[in-house]
Amino acid sequence: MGIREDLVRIGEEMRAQLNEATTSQQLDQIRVSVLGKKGALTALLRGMGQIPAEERPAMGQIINEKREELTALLDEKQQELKQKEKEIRLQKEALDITEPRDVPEIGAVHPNQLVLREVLDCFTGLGFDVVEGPEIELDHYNFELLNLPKNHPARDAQDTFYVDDNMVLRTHTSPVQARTMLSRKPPIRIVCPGRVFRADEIDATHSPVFHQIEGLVIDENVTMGDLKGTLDAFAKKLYGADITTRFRPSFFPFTEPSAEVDLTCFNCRGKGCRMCKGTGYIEVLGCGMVNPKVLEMCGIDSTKYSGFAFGIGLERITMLRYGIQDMRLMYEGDLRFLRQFR
Ligand code: 2U9
Repeated sequence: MGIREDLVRIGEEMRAQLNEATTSQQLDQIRVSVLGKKGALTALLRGMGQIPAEERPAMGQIINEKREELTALLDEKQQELKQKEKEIRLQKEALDITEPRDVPEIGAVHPNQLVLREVLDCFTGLGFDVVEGPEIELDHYNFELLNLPKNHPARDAQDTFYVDDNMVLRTHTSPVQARTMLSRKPPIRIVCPGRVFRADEIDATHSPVFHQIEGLVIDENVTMGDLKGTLDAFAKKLYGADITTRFRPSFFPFTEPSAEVDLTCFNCRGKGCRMCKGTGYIEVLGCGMVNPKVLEMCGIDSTKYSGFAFGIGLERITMLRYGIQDMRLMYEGDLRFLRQFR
């Protein structure tokens, strides 16, 4: 067989292989098998020694022409494959920015927080400052300054989480008011919201962690009438103009006199219903005139100044407000519960 026929055959075989090739890797293999050191065309060039010397230049030229032709073919195919591979890659990487994505679970503002905002809005509207303090508190601020001396039953380890001999998880936000009296001069008008801790049982109406909002006003000539007026304004702002307050005598070590406060039942507006057990009233908070002993311990001259204080359990009013039957629902973080308050 002559070299010319070999060249035609090599060319045809390569074309056939090129037609089948789909990747640049396959293309490289073809290039090596034809044009590489051990390739078919290179072998032909090597075999030139066997042909007569006068034919060699002509043959060499033919082979080189073939080499150029095949190289051009390979290059062309390579361009084509590169373009195709690019198209496939772009298709794979294509992003449909209009496609709906997976939506992460989104919660809602906690009902306690919703009610807290309303309560704080009400008191800031009356000129109160909002003050916060530490959750781990010195025994001295949590008990001593509030007229709960060393042997007081409220200090019992059964009611209080002790951190050590001197420190407790605060059992009320009252120490925030005590700290404020020690650091500010009257007039003082503050509300103190926050988490408090009691070694309590856990059931539908009790939790070892809950929230209080306590208020304190200290000035000259502050009376029980100011207290009643302030709480009336609070009740009307929160539940409507027809709501009033009713004071019942009570006792707290830090206030004297003390009262428990009922509001007109906002469910039946005072007529009597299941919610207020037919009384027309709902117990909502405690209050009183700050005990002069407490004023003195907190550095305030009780002959010049007087004050009132009140305490609201946040969870209780949130439950009443939204008809939540079980306090535990408020701490479980169940999205089905929370979403109802969006
Ligand atoms: C200072 C002086 C007096 C805060 C007060 C109450 C009455 C009260 C309860 C409400 C519901 C606790 O969470 S609850 O169970 N609180 O009844 N709290 S007077 O009196 C103070 C506070 C600080 C320096």
